[in-house]
Amino acid sequence: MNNLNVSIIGVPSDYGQTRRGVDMGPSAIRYAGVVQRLEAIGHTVQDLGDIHVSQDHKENDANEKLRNLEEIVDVSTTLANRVHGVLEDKKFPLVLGGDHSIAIGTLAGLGDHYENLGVIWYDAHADLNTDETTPSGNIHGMPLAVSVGLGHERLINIRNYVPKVKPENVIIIGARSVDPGERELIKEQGIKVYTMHEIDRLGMTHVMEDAIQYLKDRNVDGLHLSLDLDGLDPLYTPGVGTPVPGGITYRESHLAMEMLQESGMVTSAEFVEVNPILDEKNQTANVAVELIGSLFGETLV
Ligand code: HAR
Ligand code: MN
Ligand code: MN
Ligand code: MN
Repeated sequence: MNNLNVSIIGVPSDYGQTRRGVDMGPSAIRYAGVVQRLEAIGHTVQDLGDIHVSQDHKENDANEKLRNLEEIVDVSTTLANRVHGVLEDKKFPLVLGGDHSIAIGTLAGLGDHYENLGVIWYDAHADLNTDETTPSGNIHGMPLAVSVGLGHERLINIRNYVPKVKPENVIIIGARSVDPGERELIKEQGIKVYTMHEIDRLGMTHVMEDAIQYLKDRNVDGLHLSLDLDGLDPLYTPGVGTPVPGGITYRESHLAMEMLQESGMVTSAEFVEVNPILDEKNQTANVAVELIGSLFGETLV
């Protein structure tokens, strides 16, 4: 699969959280050479540029449980339609964030193209809060809940169908900061989670073999990778808004990407939460591009 038609979509949105700068993520990832990297592997790349994101940040958002709801509904709707269009053109959507709230739009554009979509959520967090459980009011802590059909009706109804993905087709990898409400949801919804404990205990090889087999057994007909750069340890990706120590290593992450490539199952991907203002010399964007290299078939020799 070294000759895909990849369509890149940038989403310069920081509305899902309160630290500014993550809206510059798409530029930082482009500057780190994503297009050239994919072309060097043999893929054909079309950079569709950034979707339009309004830049009028309110000083005080009245809705403390759902900050910037209107803006996020707008961004999600635009992005969902763009992603869906890329699939209809038979191209591989590669979405660059932006904070993780953009996954609401990405998944809304994917879910009605497939009969039985699978999702790998590579993240320190579970992103399974709703407006009822959120400790922060930040919508970037909610996109996975929204995608399985839980949360505010404006968010779950993008493109007018619910859910975007079945909870039993979701696998979280790298979790180490999970809120009480999220724990309940994981049990109640039957979401598969490999926390840092399983990664330490079993090793990434075993975790990825299990994860891939699980999705094969569920007969998924598409597989989306939603990779939050804070899934890695902040030693490797310091340029993220909510770093959590004790994360996945650089090599483990490459291994995970290489195993996903080998599986031949991945049909879309997004890389989110790169914040150049918090970064060191674009290190986090560089890691994103290196991981994209492995995911798309780059090898060491
Ligand atoms: N769980 C916390 C909340 O809901 C923190 C979410 C942090 N966010 C992300 N997403 N970077 O993975 O606010
Ligand atoms: Mn996340
Ligand atoms: Mn369609
Ligand atoms: Mn996260």
